[in-house]
Amino acid sequence: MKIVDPDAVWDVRPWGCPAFTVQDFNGDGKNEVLFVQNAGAHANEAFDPRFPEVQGYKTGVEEQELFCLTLTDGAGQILWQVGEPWGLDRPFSWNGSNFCQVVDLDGDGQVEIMLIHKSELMVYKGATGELRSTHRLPHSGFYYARAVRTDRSGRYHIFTKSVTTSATHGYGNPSLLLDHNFNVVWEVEVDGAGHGGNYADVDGDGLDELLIGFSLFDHDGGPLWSHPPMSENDHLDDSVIADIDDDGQLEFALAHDGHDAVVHNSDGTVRFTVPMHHCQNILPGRFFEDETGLQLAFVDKAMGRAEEREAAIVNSGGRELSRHRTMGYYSVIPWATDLGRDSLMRLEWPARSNAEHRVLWVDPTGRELARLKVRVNFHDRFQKFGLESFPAGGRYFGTCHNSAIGDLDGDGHDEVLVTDREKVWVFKKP
Ligand SMILES: [Ca+2]
Ligand SMILES: [Ca+2]
Ligand SMILES: [Ca+2]
Ligand SMILES: [Ca+2]
Repeated sequence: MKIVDPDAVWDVRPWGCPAFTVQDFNGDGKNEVLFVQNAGAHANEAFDPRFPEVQGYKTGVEEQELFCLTLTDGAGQILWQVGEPWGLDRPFSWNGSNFCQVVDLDGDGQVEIMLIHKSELMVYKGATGELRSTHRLPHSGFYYARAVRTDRSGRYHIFTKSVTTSATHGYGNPSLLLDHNFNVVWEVEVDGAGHGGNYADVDGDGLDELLIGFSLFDHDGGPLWSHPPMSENDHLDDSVIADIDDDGQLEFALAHDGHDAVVHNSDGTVRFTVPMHHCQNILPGRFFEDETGLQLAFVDKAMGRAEEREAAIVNSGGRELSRHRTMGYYSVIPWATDLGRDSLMRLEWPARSNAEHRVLWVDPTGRELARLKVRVNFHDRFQKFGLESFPAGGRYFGTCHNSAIGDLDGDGHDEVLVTDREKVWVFKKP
């Protein structure tokens, strides 16, 4: 297998973190990289040791106070920084995804960064890092926030939901719609609410419908369709709303915790199911050029028994095109193979920290095309900080790689960025 050397290596101490994204933040036509350093979805009172009445995993107090945003240019040079980076020797505890949205929220032609930290919904100016506004949400546990079109004013509403446990509500509840002035318009709780939400204009009237758990709501909050969780602990782990068969109607692919994944038609009827163990990610792509429409990659949780960690790629009709074992998380990358225009990047999370943590470029059949040269394992970090006693095998403390994908140098081709929180390795397509 081909070994790929990085095109660049950045030192991102002490502000490096697993949550980072590549976009154009200042409107100059070139992409920058935003690093969001906090405890992620665990920055809320349910995980705060100063609230012992809420049972469960607790971070340190330091994690609850941590908040630092850093914007770099495409070469890793800092353009602006807000807050104080992590100052302790030990790694900070973090969990999360969907950590921000970059959107022109106020319609001034420049993008803002919208994110939630400790019940505060905050809006920063992308170009400068200036804090534009902050809004206290009515409960803790919120982490997902997206700008949606739910009226004809031309302005955005905000769809926000809890993604985890909170002091006041069950897992993944509640969800809120906020108006242009960040006032609560409606609040809903659903069974199986799970992690991130999703939204799309499903009926073509120009306004967004909202997916919460396995339930779809109209732009005004009216229920459209709903499916019950398949078991008591089942919840939505991931979703894709896309027109997979190019017929102009959107389909819904929903990942159920511990069950088969289900793809629904736009009216909520079941289109097909995909046998899975614990699907946590659904990735749309054009992996096979001889297929019409989009294919969907369903990927099991990157931890647990090897025989329960599979990736399956199906076509728009549900026919399985590939199924293979995987030891990690996948991202779609627009690096063409001889099969199609998109392929997959696999970050391996082996069960043991001293096993090799490979980062592999693979084709849609799981064939390993190249290995990216990054940190080999996390054994030293695991040993030094005694992480064996923590949940998820010390993953909250960074004993794994994380990645982002985007065009850093403006040549029209995406690079993959891999971080271990201390360095960022940048790779071009080999
Ligand atoms: Ca830019
Ligand atoms: Ca703006
Ligand atoms: Ca609509
Ligand atoms: Ca369709």
